[in-house]
Amino acid sequence: MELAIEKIIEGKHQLSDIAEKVVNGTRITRDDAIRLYQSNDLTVIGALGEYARKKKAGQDKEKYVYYIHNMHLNPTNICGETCKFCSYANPAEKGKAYMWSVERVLEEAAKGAALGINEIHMVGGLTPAADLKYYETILKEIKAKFPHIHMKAMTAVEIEYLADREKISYEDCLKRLIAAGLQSMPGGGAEIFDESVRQRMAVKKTPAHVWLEIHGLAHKLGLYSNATMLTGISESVENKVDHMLLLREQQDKTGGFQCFIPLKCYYEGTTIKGEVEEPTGYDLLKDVAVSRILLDNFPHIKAYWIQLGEKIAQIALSFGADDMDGTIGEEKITHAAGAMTPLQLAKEEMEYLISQAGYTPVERDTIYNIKHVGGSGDVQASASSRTSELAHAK
Ligand code: V47
Ligand code: SF4
Repeated sequence: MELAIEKIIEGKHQLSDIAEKVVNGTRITRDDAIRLYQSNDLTVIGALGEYARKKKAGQDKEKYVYYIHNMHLNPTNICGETCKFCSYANPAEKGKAYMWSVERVLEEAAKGAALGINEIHMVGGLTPAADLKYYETILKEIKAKFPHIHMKAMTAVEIEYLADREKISYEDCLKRLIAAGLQSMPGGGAEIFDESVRQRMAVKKTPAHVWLEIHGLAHKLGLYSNATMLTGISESVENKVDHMLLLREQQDKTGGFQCFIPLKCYYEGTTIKGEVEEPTGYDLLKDVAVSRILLDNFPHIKAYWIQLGEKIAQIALSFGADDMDGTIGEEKITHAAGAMTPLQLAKEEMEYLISQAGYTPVERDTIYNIKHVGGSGDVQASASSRTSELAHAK
């Protein structure tokens, strides 16, 4: 989006004052963020997001869009919680609930390793059989066999659950997992921090202050982590802005968030299908742009292609996103709820999507060390035949 921000300021647009703040690096306020959401001038909002992204990246990296060659591992879909938006956990269909043995988890990890992945993103349901020992063993075994694979695992929700069951502090729980091989934490489980939304969605786990405390502790122990926000679960614009403000405040204190990921709810198999308003394409793009502008202390904003779809994810890159997440291997959580996106993308497809949108694909590791800049050659030819790295059929 090549709309010059100076023109927005000079033109006395309704958002000129916010544009001025973005240019000057002045923090926007709660009211500013709400005004951005209330405006329907998507072109201007996108241009502000794009400007903020470029400014954060610096001139030499302003076209960089990151992705990672990774896989998702979900050791169990059995969960003691019953969040109304989740159809991944506790499936109604008999025989679909599973709890993998440590050996099975290792087999899956080995398939990813054979394909050259450099990150495993591991999260699972909350169930007594998946206890602290189970996760310690998995982390130790994977790190022993594949030391080069970065273990991004355990949401704050799982840390809370495991610590409470073991009757140890969150800090001690994190220390034990770090000793076993935990290297960073994904951003799941934040949902919408507002308590009334959580109550409507029957989210009993990990209230905002605990979620933030656990991430703060992880940062102090030297881990990087991410943060998410799940939209389409009856939240208001104010709820979204307040969610991001709590994250901005936490980041000011502990500084370890790498990336913010706006998520979008899928409803298949949930009890809220038809009862909540589904975010529009406009809403999704505003989430990207507003988060980029409001979260001025977050280095990266993700366009999670699994949920946005590849096409909106491409557009999101010119609204402030600078990361397309990963190749993934086999996504379960959103696909259980009806997502029609592929389960995975090959590296070449990822690079193709980024290049086609006018950006430079950059393969990264989990903590944003650059592995390789630029497409790998014949990306269009490779992308036209969808490759299937891992067998989907289980
Ligand atoms: O916390 C649950 C959400 C999250 C549904 O850190 C749903 O790099 C859509 O956190 N429709 C897990 N979403 C995913 C997640 C994530 C994904 C990619 C990258 C990273 C990262 C983190 O999925 C859960 C919950 O908010 N979720 N049910 C649903 N029906
Ligand atoms: Fe369990 Fe997480 Fe699903 Fe809630 S969202 S039911 S905590 S797996």
